[in-house]
Order: sequence, then C-alpha cells, then structure tokens
Amino acid sequence: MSGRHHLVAACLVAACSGARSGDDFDAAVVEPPADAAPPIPGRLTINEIAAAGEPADWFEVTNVGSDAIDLAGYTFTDDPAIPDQALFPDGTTVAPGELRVFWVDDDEAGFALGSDEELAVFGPDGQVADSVDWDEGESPDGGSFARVPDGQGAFITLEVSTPGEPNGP
Ligand SMILES: [Ca+2]
Ligand SMILES: [Ca+2]
Repeated sequence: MSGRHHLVAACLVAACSGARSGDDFDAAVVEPPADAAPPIPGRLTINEIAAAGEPADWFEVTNVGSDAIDLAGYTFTDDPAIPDQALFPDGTTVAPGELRVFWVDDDEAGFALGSDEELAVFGPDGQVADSVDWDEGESPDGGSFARVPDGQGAFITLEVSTPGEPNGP
C-alpha cells in the first residue's frame, strides 16, 4: 500500500500588524461583543483602550448614532461602583463616526488603567453608556484592546494601537 498524502491545512496566524490597508475588515464575521455590551446608538461607545499606553494610558470613543453627542454630564471610571470618578473635558462633543482619544492617568483622570481591569462610561442619566472588561495580556505594551470593526465589533487585541485612527488587526 502506497503512502497516502493528505493535504494538511496549515493554520497560519497572520501577524500583519504593519498592514494599513484600512477598509478591508468588512469580510470579517462580526460576533456579538463578548467583553462588552452591544453599542447603543445615541450613547457614547468605547472603541479602544490602551492599558499599557505610552506616554500614558488612554481610551478612544466613537459615536455610532447619527447625531453629535455632547459629553456634558458623561463620566468614566475603572470602578462602576464609583461612576463619576472622572469627567470629560468641558465642551467636548463627538460627531457621528468620530474617533476621539482621552488620556487616563493620575493628572487627567485621577487613575490609570490596569492590565486586568475594566472601564465604564456613564451617561448624564447615570446609566452605563458602554463598558469593557479586559484580562491580563489583552492590552499589551504598544497594543490595545479594540472593537473591530470600529464601533460595532467585538473587542480583540491589537498588537499595534490606533489612537484616533480606525481599528485594524
Ligand atoms: Ca496602565
Ligand atoms: Ca483606534
């Protein structure tokens, strides 16, 4: 009996962090976010977090609705038991589809993001607008934990963070 050759499907994990092709994510199957609730139009959406950010931690928000969101009265926190741990800067609005970055450090927020932590944004009505929970290693040095595609997708680890720019693998 001759040896049979089977085609072995090699499972390649593409480490394409340098790719900047941008608009190529629409073929991806979008699963419901495992680490965050689905975005709610009209409420601010957390789009990306960098828990090992340089020179400081930061998070990026976006607006999946069709009207600008005024951040007056919005707060953010790493402890949902204390919703108003930090306020957004006065006069900040986020246009539909805009990607806006806020620093999270002792000066700007009074806290920083830990490697195994969560971030929640509360609306002026005191309700959670969005929140995300990450584990050790999911937001590595130089990388981030981000919705792909922007505003809608589940959070995944990006090896290269994209502050103020569209999230890509
Ligand atoms: Ca940190
Ligand atoms: Ca981004």
